[in-house]
Amino acid sequence: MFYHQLKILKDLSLFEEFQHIQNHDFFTDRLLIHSPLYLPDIEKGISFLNEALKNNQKIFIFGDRDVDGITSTVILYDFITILKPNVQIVLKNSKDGDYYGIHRQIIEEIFTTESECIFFLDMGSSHIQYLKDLVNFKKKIIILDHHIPQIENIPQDYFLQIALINPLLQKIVLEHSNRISTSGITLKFILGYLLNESKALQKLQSISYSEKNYYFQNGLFLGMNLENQPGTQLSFFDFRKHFSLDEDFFQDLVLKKPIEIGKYITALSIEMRENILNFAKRYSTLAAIGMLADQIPLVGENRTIIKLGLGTLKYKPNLIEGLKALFQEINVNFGFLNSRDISWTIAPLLNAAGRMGETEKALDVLVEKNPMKALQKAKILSNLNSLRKERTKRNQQILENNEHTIDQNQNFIFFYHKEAEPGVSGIMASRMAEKFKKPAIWINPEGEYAKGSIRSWGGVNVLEMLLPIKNLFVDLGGHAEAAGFTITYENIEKLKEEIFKISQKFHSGLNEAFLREQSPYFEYSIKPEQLGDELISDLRKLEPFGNGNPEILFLLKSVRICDLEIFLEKHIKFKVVRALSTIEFIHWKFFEEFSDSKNDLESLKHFRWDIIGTFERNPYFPSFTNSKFRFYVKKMNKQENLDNKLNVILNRTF
Ligand SMILES: [Mn+2]
Repeated sequence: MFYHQLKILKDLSLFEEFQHIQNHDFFTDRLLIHSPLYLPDIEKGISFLNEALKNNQKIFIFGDRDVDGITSTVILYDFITILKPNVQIVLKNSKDGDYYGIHRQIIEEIFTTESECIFFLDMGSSHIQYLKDLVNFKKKIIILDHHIPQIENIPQDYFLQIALINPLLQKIVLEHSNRISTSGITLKFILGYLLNESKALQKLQSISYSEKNYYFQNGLFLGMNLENQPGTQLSFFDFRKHFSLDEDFFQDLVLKKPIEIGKYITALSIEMRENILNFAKRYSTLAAIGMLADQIPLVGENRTIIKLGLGTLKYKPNLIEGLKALFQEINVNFGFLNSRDISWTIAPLLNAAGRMGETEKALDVLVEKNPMKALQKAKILSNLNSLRKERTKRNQQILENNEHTIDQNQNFIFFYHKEAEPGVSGIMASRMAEKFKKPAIWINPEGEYAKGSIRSWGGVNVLEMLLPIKNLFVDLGGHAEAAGFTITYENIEKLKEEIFKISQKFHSGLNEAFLREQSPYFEYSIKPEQLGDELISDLRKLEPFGNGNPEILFLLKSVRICDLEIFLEKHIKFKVVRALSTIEFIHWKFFEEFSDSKNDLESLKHFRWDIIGTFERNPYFPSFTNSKFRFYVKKMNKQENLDNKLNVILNRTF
């Protein structure tokens, strides 16, 4: 298989952490995704949208304010306006200060605008009871969401009008544990819609092997040896033509993993229809941005979509204008962006709008079709992001000044301050979790109520933790890793007590789960001379890195450093002897660990170092920098003092 051709991959494949690179879909650039039919209620959703378009009904799209919500909204909006340019459509995203998810004002707005077909994106699964009035007035509702559904007490007849398209309700658990972001679900909904239009979604197929018949519908595995399911007979030859597969491999996959062979059938149905494939490309970059922001597992079809999205970036014509403008605004080299660049540059920019209470500024850029206007709007968004950064800084100061109020002996970090500013609670909670290596809650005042965010650490399911005390909140929603809430001021103290109590229980087994799920990292030993273009091209084949496909950390043993420079007070840049001079080594917050060397940078040169970090192509080359490559240092250790060694030698000789 492919990985045998590359030395580094061949080495990696020997390690347990990298067994996944031997999967059949790891290196593919084909659109190997599961049939949209795996998504529950998708056919109902498609028929609701069809009906709305046919009857010229007004469509209302309401999306969440974060990156996943925004990208989903833009994908859907762009698609519907292409399908039917004169469609009446109301576009809206929540913003900071709103309640989480669906609330009364939105329902009222839907009625005032006389919308008939309503989409809720990246929200709604836990708010079905709020839809009562819409259901009574016979509105059609499509929820595309991946948050944990709460549907136990919902009357069955609600679902005559609600399509709840949430992968967590799927019966079959797929390789990504059914964790797809809403942007990915939206892309699949669109592909499902198009396949339905071309009648490919209904098509039945079967494959025969060893006297067994495997039945599929558009790649959805229906079962074996069913009766009355004739459909089209597919043979190995049908696949060989398109995928250049080898027969043993094909047979093995059919017999052992028919769900995986289903992906090839779905891919055939998409790739053979150029217009559907073009839509997949058009939206894959937006979908990838939402997926990376939500940190879903980067395996199987998730990985495929992100790879397509990053690949599409190289061919600007396929991109929507708004994205082009954003990439231009941050001045990065399109063709060389990796998943980390997306998470560090574009995602915060899109998030800033919602955090600053102006989500529409992010939508404005992304739905703008005029390139000049899109650029102006990108600038506005970028200014908003600067304001967001300043706000985060002020909150960070408040946190540092009041760190003594945090009880660090607890299993949970809890922080509330009456002067903290709103909108960036998620960032603050993440920083606390990172710093204290425990789950963390940040709360700040926001008008009538206080608002907070909670971030997990060590694999603790924070939403599950909060659900037993959900009565303490005005409003609560989220995932296993992150949740947000609204709370009255008088309940804050009570929440703190309860959290500490519950976290006692949750703490047992935490470390073990943590070690299992987030193996710290993987080191690959390399010589400085080997850092270069060839390694970059191998690494690109392994991209995207993240959840489920850990980034490779390189270990440079016993090397010397030179050209040291401090930047922005806390960080250092340097070069490594024997490595290319176009590689910039960066160590963030270096002096937190090596504080005594701040006034004597030169002394660092007198040591040999072990350096561990990531290596990548610099996306700001050549526009901003002469350094073609970057090496982000995660850790560096002093190996030996060259002066001492010199002394030893001198002493010996004389
Ligand atoms: Mn999401």
